[in-house]
Amino acid sequence: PMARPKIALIGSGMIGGTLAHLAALKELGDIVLFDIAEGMPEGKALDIAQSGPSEGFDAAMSGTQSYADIAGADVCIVTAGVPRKPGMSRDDLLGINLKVMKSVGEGIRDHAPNAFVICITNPLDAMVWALREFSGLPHNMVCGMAGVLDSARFRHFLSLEFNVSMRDVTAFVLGGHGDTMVPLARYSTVGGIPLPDLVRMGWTTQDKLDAIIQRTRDGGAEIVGLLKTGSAYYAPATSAIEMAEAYLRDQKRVLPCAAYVDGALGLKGMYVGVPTVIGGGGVERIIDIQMNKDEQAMFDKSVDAVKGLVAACKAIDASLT
Ligand code: A3D
Repeated sequence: PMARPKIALIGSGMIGGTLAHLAALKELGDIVLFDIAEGMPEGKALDIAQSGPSEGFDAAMSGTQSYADIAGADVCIVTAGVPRKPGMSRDDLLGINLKVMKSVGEGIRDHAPNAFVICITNPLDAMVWALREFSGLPHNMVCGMAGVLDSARFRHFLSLEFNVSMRDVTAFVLGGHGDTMVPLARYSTVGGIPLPDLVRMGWTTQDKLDAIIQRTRDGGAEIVGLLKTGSAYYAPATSAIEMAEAYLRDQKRVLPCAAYVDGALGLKGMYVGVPTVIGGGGVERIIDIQMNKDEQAMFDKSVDAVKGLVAACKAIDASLT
């Protein structure tokens, strides 16, 4: 008989639980919720399974503290670790989450080496790099979710400014998932019209656009400040599910993600946010765009910030090459 795809969620907290719910609603496959917390993933699995009769989905759902139960997973989505509290930057999470990536990476290496792995744990670009190192999986099968979310935030704010549907707004965000991320106005459009043209057409002003770009950069912190007990989880989960679906259904989606770039965009072997094509081969392609001088300067700054975090990881864990 044909088996359903198997989706392992490593970390079953706020994002992990939302991932499980969305994956079930979309019938992406059978779902295993993993967490070190005892009972919690089992409880969420039961709760979501019991929404099945009303929603009418078929998906097996289980919770576990044992990596053996992720065996053969087609997709692993990693949220294990700790999130931000108000006043913290993503980078403050590095030390504690690096240790978590070690155990998660080894668990995936030993039990799900053929999976497509999507990391969400922050600081994103450094953690996806570390997860790849610890798991030893091929680079094209390990990536990080950030660009889909950052561009969704940009699209949301732009749709409010222009009073048009979010569906007709495209946005382009490059670089690391941090304060240095690079929303590119020139490649962001409303119905195909680039933002600089819309400024010239009087739809908005450069000042307002600059404020929207800054709000996008601070989009995560805005929500942390409001929630006070943790960080965003609905949109982050949706964004990762979009990437998982692109892989499982071989959609060849053009999505920004933290991918391993070796050659394109002038980069030599590092993880950072770039436009990619995601399909059945994992990250199948890095889109090698041409930046202008200002864009390149912003991108370089972001790349340097990511390199600094990776160097910090190496300083903490000597086993990292
Ligand atoms: P939270 O609800 O705390 O869930 C994290 C879960 O990880 C908890 O249930 C922990 O028990 C579990 N955990 C801790 N250590 C381990 C371990 N060693 N093995 C397995 N599980 C473990 O957090 P969350 O779901 O809100 O956020 C998860 C992560 O995503 C955080 O690092 C956030 O900073 C990050 N995040 C990233 C984005 C991006 O766009 C990249 C957005 C929002 C949050």
